[in-house]
Amino acid sequence: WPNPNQRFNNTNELDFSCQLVVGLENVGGDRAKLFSLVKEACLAGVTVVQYREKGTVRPSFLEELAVAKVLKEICRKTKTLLFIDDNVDLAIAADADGVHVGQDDASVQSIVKKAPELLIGLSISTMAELEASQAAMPDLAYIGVGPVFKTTTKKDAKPTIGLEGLREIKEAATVPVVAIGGINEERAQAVYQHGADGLAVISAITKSTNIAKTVQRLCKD
Ligand code: TZP
Ligand code: MG
Repeated sequence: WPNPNQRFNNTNELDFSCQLVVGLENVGGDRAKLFSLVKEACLAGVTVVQYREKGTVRPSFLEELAVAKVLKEICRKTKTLLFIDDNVDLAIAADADGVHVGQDDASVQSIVKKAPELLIGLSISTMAELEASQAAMPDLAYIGVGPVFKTTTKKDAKPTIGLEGLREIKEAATVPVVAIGGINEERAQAVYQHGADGLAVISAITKSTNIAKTVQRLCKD
C-alpha cells in the first residue's frame, strides 16, 4: 500500500489488521475499566485503538482529551496506533495518530488541510459511497466497511452489507479494507476469507471474559 502520510516513514509500521473501537459508553462510563481494557487489548495484539464517544451523555472536550491522552500513553508503549472518531481537534490535541470519519463528518479534504500529519480512516457502507469517495482515496489510510453483520452496539447503523457486500467493496477498493459490524470470534475467519485486510470490533472485545484469547482469535497473524 502507498503510504498516505509522512508521519510514518516506514509503511510496515501501519498495520490496520485489528482494531478495537471503544469509548466510555461501552464500559459503563468507567474510566479505569476503559484504560485496563485498552491496555489488555494492546498487549494482546490489537494494532489500532479508535477512541469513540457516541453516548447520549457526551463527555466535555476536556474530559475526552484527558481520556485520549491516557489512551495515547497506553498505545505508545505497545506501538499501537491511536485513532479518534470524528473529532479532528481532539485528535490534534491528544497527539493521536489518526482520525476516523463517517460520511457525514468533516470532509477528508478539510482534514488534510487542517492536520496533514493525521492518518485518516473513512466509513464506507455502499459501493456508491466508495465511488463517491474516489478523489479522497490517496489521502486515506484505510476504509471502514460495514456493517457486515447486524450490530446492536451502534443504534443508527446503516443496513448490513453481508459478506458478499464486503467482498464487492474489497474488489473495488484501492486502500486497506477494515470490516466492521457484528464481527466476533466465530465470524472473523469468514470476514478475512471475503477479502478484509483487517477488522474492527466493539462488543467482541468489550464483552469478552478473556480479552487475550478473544484478540488472538480475532486477529490475523
Ligand atoms: N460502525 C458500523 S457498525 C459499528 C460501527 C461503529 C458498531 C460495531 O460494534 P460491534 O459491537 O462490533 O458490532
Ligand atoms: Mg462519525
